[in-house]
Amino acid sequence: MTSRQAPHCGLAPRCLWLLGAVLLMDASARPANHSSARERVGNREENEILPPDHLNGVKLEMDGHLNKDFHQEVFLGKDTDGFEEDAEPRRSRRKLMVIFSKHDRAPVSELQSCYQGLIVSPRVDLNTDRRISAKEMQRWIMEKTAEHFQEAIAESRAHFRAVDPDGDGRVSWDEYKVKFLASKGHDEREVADKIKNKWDLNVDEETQEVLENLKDRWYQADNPPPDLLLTESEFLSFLHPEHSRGMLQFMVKEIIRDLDQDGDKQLSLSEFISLPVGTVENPQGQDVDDGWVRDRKREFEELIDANHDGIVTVAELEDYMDPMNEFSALNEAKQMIAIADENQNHYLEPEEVLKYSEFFTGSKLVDYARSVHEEF
Ligand SMILES: [Ca+2]
Ligand SMILES: [Ca+2]
Ligand SMILES: [Ca+2]
Ligand SMILES: [Ca+2]
Repeated sequence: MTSRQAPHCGLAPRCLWLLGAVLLMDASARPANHSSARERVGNREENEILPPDHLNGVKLEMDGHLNKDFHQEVFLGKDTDGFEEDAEPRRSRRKLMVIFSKHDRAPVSELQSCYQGLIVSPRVDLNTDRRISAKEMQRWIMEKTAEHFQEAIAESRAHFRAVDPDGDGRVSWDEYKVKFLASKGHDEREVADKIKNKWDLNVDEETQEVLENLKDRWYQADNPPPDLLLTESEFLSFLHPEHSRGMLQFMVKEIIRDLDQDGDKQLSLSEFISLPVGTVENPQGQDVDDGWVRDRKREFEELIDANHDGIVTVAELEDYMDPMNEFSALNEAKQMIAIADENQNHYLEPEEVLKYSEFFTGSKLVDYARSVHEEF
C-alpha cells in the first residue's frame, strides 16, 4: 500500500484502521474492538477465508486495538461453556471452582492430556494449597494458549480445503484472490476468467486496497523459494501470524508503522495512546475516550515497555505479542493476580477469583461468598 510509506502524512493509521474495519465487514455497525466474542463467531463464518482481525490469546488485534477478551481467553481456553451471559449462576460458580482446584468432578478425559509437550492439568491450583501463585497462573496461561493454537490449526485446515478445491496441497495467490472476491459477492467464474486472461478486475478502490494488503501478507507467509503457492502450514501463518516467528514480526512491524508518528520505528506513550482522527471510534476528532487511554497507558507502562524507559521497541512489542513467550506469560499472570488480589498476599484465593469472576470468565457472579462454602 503506497500511502503507508509516508510516515508523517497521518493517512497510514487511517488506512490500517480502515482495513481492519473492512475485514470485519460491518464496520459501520460497531467499532472493531467492541465486538463481543459471540459477534466475532458470526463474522468468522461469513468471512472464513480472510485473516481475522482478532486472534484468541494474542494481546493486540491486527488493527492495533487491545484485545479486550484476552484475560478470559487465557483463563478459559477453548472451553467457555457455563460462562455465557444467560448461564445459571450456580453452574458458573461450580465450574469456576472446578477450574480453580477441584479435579475429582472433571470427566476422566479432561484429567490428563498433552498439548505440544505441555502436561495439561485440569486445575489452576496445581499443588492444591487452595491458592494460585504467579507460577501456577503462568503455566495455566501457557496451556490455555496452546489450546487456542490447536483450535486455530483445526480452523485453518478446514479453510485451506475450501481454497484448495483440487486438493494438491498448494494454493496460488490467484486461486485465493478468486475465492476472496467471490466472498465479497463477485461472480466466481467471471473473476477466474478475468484473472486467467489478465483482464481488469474492475473492483472498487477499497477492495483493491484490501487485496494489496492481503498480497503483502501472502508474500510474507510464503517461505523460500517464493513461488506464491502456500502450503497448509504457510496458509496457517497467513491466517494466524501468531503461529510463525516471521509473521509475528511482520504483524508487529505493521502495527508500529501505523502508530509511529515521528518515524523513529519505535513507539512513545503518546503515540501508543493517540487515536487517529477519522477512525470508527473518533469520527469527528473529539477528545479521546478516557477508558481507552487509561487501558492503553497501563498496558504500555506495565507490560509492553519491559525495561520501563518510556519507549516501546520492536523487540519489546514482539515479546509482548508472542503468545508463547514465557516471560510475557509470567508478567500477565502477575497482572491478573494483582487485579483480584484483595488481601495483597500475591496469591489468588477462591474468594478472590469468585469475586472477580467477570474479569476471568466474562460472567459476573453475585453471591460469591456463599458459593465458597458450597463448593469447598
Ligand atoms: Ca497453589
Ligand atoms: Ca515513534
Ligand atoms: Ca522500552
Ligand atoms: Ca490474595
